Amino acid sequence: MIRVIDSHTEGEPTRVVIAGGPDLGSGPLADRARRLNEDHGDFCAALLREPRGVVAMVGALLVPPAAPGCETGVIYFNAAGNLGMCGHATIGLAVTLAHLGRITVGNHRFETPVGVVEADLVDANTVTVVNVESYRFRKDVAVEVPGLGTVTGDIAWGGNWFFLTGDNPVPLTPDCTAPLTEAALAIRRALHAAGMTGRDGAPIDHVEFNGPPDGRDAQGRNFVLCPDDAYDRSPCGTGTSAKVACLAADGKLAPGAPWVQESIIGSRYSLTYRPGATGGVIASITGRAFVTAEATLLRAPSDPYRNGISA
Ligand code: PYC
Repeated sequence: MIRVIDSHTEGEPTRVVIAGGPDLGSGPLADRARRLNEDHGDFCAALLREPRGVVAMVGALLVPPAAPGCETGVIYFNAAGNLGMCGHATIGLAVTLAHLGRITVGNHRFETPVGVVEADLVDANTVTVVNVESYRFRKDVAVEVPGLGTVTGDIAWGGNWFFLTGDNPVPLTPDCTAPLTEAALAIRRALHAAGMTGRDGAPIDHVEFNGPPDGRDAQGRNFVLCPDDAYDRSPCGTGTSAKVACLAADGKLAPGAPWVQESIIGSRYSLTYRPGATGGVIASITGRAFVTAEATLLRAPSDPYRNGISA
């Protein structure tokens, strides 16, 4: 029996496992995350794939922290494997822990496999996440994409690896999610084929189209394709951190200046940043999450889809 609390953050779903998850032992969180990925793929797929889940969903497995002063350790995963960090799921996690009465309004630290992040619970639904240091790795990288031609963008880290481009094949509107998904998949394939990576050969698994906002009080709008091939309904916390790192590197956004990012469905995050210790930025991301379900998931041994539908 697996007990979960579901929420959505600006439209993007999160499933927090509060009981019945695998025992990953002890040690550094990155090692435990690797164990989750290598040894418990069926568990992750059962949680996030149909018929129990939906591929856009991100799972959050709570584990004892290794770093001092943390409320919990957390390993984020999607239907394609682990995520380093996840902005929307961190907002969802804080709101979920508040819903369970485990935290109250104020500042909390969560340990992720890529570092400790802070979650400031402002009220029952509003959270400001202080992310790990984000930075631009490569500027103006050109890649030849079958069907699209030359696409130019930046490679940046925001807790996950992103290719960010303004070469949008169609407008960033909700009716264009299908062609945007196709184009982002083609770009990701082309990056991989050309051997373009993040630092230390890390695969670039998120593709982010950026364009002008719809609303007058926002500064940008995006469409982010995640490693599970689903698009982020929220403005993507790690993706917007990567965007802010690029803006800061170009001198287009000053420390402390506000940046309001719209998602493809029009939901929003508000961000600011301060300079990081190693030349990047520490982004603070504010958004809202709402609990949508408290559930017990059942996986009968005779159920042919106990591990989800993988096709
Ligand atoms: O909010 O950082 C994020 C995120 C990553 C993948 C889905 N959401």
